Amino acid sequence: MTTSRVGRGGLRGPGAFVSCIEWRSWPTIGKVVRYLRLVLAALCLGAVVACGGSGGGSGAPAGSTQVHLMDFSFKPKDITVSSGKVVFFLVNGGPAAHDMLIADSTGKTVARSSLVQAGDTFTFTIANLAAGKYIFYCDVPGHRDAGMEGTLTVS
Ligand SMILES: [Cu+2]
Repeated sequence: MTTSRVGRGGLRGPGAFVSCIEWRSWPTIGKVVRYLRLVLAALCLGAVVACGGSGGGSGAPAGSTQVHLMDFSFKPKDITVSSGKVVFFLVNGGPAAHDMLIADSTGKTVARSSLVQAGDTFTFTIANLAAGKYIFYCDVPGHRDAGMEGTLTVS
């Protein structure tokens, strides 16, 4: 490898091209940034798909509250979190699919997760949750009546 091309003004040769990307051409940097964003987006999508499709393996995100979905209960069933951005890491040990729906004291739905298939995990993020008392339950028909509900205190 030779680095003698670096710094040359023209666009000939790979050295000049690399130099151009790194130091010179803003439009080219824009393209690279867009490309990196695409790659990042693809990676994120891949992570979500992996999360939703294969289950296991992925750990709980930092700052998240882990909640186990079971037939037919939540563990823990009484949860306290701080107001603002709230992240639940839902772990479904199977065998049935479950979700998590959060409702305020009037019963109005505030947020709901995707359906989490047996053996899967799901990161359930609520962008901004106000302080107060909430209930949560599984919205799959029959599951709430079977015991899949709990209380959420946001302080
Ligand atoms: Cu359920």
